[in-house]
Amino acid sequence: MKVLILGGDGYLGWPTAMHLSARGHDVAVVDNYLRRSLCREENVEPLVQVPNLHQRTALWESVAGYRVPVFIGDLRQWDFIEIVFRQFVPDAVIHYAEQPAAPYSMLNRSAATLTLRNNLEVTANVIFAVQQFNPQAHIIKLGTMGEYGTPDIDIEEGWLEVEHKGRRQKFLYPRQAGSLYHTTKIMDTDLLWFYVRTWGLRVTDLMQGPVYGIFTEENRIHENLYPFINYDELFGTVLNRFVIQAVVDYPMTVYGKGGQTRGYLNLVDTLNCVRLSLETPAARGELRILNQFTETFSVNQLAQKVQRVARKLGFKADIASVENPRKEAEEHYYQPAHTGLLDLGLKPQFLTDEVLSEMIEFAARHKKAIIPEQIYRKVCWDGSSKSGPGNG
Ligand code: USQ
Repeated sequence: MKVLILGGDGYLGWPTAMHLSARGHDVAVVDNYLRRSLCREENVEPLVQVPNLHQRTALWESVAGYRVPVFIGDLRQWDFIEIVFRQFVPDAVIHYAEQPAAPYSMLNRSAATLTLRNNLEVTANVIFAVQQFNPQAHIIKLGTMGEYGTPDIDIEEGWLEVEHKGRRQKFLYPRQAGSLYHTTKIMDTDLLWFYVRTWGLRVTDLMQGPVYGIFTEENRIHENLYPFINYDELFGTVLNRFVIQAVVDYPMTVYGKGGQTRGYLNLVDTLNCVRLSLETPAARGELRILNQFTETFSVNQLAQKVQRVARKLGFKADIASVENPRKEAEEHYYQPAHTGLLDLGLKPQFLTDEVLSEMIEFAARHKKAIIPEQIYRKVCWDGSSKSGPGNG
C-alpha cells in the first residue's frame, strides 16, 4: 500500500516508517519538526541525538535498501498538504502529526493554544485532503486511552450501548480527559466521526496508552536510527523516565500516591498494531475504534519493576513519592477492554525483566547525556504554572 505517515519524525512516526517500508509498503513521511522546536524552546534534550529526516531516510536506504520520500512542512497550511497529496496519493494515512504531550499542553496559554490549533487544524486538513484526493483512503489516527479518563465503570472499546426509557442506541463511549492535550484527541475523534457519518470516510482511531521502549527490529541495524527518547517532565512518558532516573540515581518520581493506572505497550507493539490496522482496513463509512495497549500497571507497580531489575544491575534505584503536579485520580477503578487488536492478530511483547534490563543498560551507556535538572520542574496543572516563554 502507499502509506503516508504524518509526524514521521517522532518517537512513533519514524519507527513506523521503517517498519512498514521493511514489510513491503510504499512509505512517505511528513513532518515540520514541531517537537524538535518545542524541545529547544523549553531547553530539553532527548537521551540520544536524532539525525533529521533527510539524514535518517538516506541512512535507512543505504543500510536496508528502502527509499522513503520526505516532505518537510506544516500540515496546517493547505498549500503544503495539497502538494503532498498531489505528489503521493496515499491508500492510507497514518496521522501522528500532533503536539503529543499532556504536560506541555498544560504549561501556559501559548502552549495550550498551540496544542489546540495544531492538533485540530491538522486533523481537519487531513480529512479535507483525503476527501479531495482519495476518499477511499484509510485514515489511521492515533487517539489515546486518556480520552476515556478513569471512569468508575468498565471502559469499552470505543462505543457504549445505552438504554434510555426503553429504547437503545450505540454512542461513542463517554469521554472525560484529564489534560488539554487529551481533550484535543476527543475533539479529533468527534471531527472524524462527523465526517465518517457525513462523507463516509474510512477511519480507524487507535486509543493508545503510554508507550515505552527504544528498540525495534529495524533500528537495531544502526544507532542513528533510534527514535527520540525524552525523559524530561514535559515530553517523556513515565516508564522511559523511570529507567533514565534509575541510572542517574535520581529517585523515581512517583506522582502522589502512585495508584494511577494506565494501559501500557511496548514501542514494538505500537508498530504491529498500526500495521495490523493498516492491513485490515476499516470499511467505508466506519469509525473503528481499537484500544491499543497490552497490560495495565499502576505507577507504583512500574517503579517497583524498574527498581527490582535496576538493583540486579547494580543501581540504587530508589523510589520517591513527589508532589503530583497533575490533577488526576491517584487511586481509582480501571478496567478497559482491549480485544480488537488481539483479534486482528497482535502477539504482545510484554514488559519482562529482559525488556527492562535492555532499556536500563542502554540508558546507562548514554548516562553522560542525561541532564537531571530536566527531570522534575513541576508544571502545575492547576493553572498556577507561569514558566515558559509564551506565558504572555
Ligand atoms: N507519572 C508519574 N511520574 C512521572 C511521570 C508520570 O507518576 O514522572 C504518572 C502520571 O501522573 C500519569 C501516568 O504516570 O498518571 C502516565 O503518565 P505519562 O506521562 O506516561 O502519560 P500521559 O501524560 O498520560 O501521556 C502519554 C503520552 C500521550 C498518550 C498517553 C496515553 O505522552 O501521547 O496519549 O500517554 S494515556 O496516558 O493512556 O492517555
